Amino acid sequence: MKPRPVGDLSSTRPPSKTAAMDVVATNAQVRASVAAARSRGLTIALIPTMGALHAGHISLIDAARDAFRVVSIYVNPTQFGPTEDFARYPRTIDADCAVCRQAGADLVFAPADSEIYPPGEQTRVRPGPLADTLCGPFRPGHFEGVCTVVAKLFNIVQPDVAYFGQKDAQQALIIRRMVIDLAMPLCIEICPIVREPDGLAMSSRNAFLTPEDRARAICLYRALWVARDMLTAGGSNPGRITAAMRAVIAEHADIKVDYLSIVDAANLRPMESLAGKILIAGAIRVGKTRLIDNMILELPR
Ligand code: PAJ
Repeated sequence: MKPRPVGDLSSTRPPSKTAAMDVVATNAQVRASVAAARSRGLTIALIPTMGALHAGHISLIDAARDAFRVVSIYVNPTQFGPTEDFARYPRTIDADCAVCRQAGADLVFAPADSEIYPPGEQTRVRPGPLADTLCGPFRPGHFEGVCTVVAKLFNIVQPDVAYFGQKDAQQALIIRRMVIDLAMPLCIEICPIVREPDGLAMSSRNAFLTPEDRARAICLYRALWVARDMLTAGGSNPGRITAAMRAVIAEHADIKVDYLSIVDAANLRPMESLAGKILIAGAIRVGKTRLIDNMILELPR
């Protein structure tokens, strides 16, 4: 028998995840699968998505690589306003399951509506003032829908950690706040924005863009850079900086600005003096498609 090398840690090696990926649709199935993984000593990670998966979503699955990875795929009706794109939101479940399998996910949870919103349901999770700024006024009820579905997913899956993207900066902050405020027993990880080669933030909604709109959509990222350059060069007047951002978007007469803002990255409030962690954020409408993007900048105090 080979001698055990000094320092061999094989007895403390983490449990391995060898089983093939399952796709389940009921809360009971998720609970059973997660309970089995937990009894094998695995950490449980949840990656909530609405599907139409792209490299941004995959980066979240990658970030959770050491855990038992549950990807939820559910186009949540309550976070869409009556005039928004719920009906036409891309639904590509077969391709999404293939992406999850390829990315090494352990379980896909693609629930039926009745699992998430049982007959007679009426309870909502209402966020506080973090939801009243940036996207809030343009999407009334949106963050209430997000908090409600995410809280339900947390209760169904009971993860130790959940992964969100910085792409939806306001959503990530609101969820972090909800977890603290409602004493939910899990950690929230926020992962960097994944971009196309030209800088456009990846989004399931990019699929709606015509080739012409796709070419013009990059102006939002350019506007963020204009702000970033002004701030790093010592610019200290938020109004002047957002005006310069607007001028970039205004080169395209038919693109509508919802907002272009410079706010405190911790609480999304306007800043008296531009110092510390700053969020530069914007939302535009290109044709019928609404796009958001942001950058975080750390300025000397
Ligand atoms: P969805 O838009 O599918 O996004 C799922 C997760 O992927 C979110 O945390 C989002 O921030 C992240 N993500 C999207 N694009 C990204 C990119 N380019 N780079 C990095 N991360 C990216 O956000 C939602 O779904 C829903 O609101 C949800 C939280 C699932 C609740 O319904």
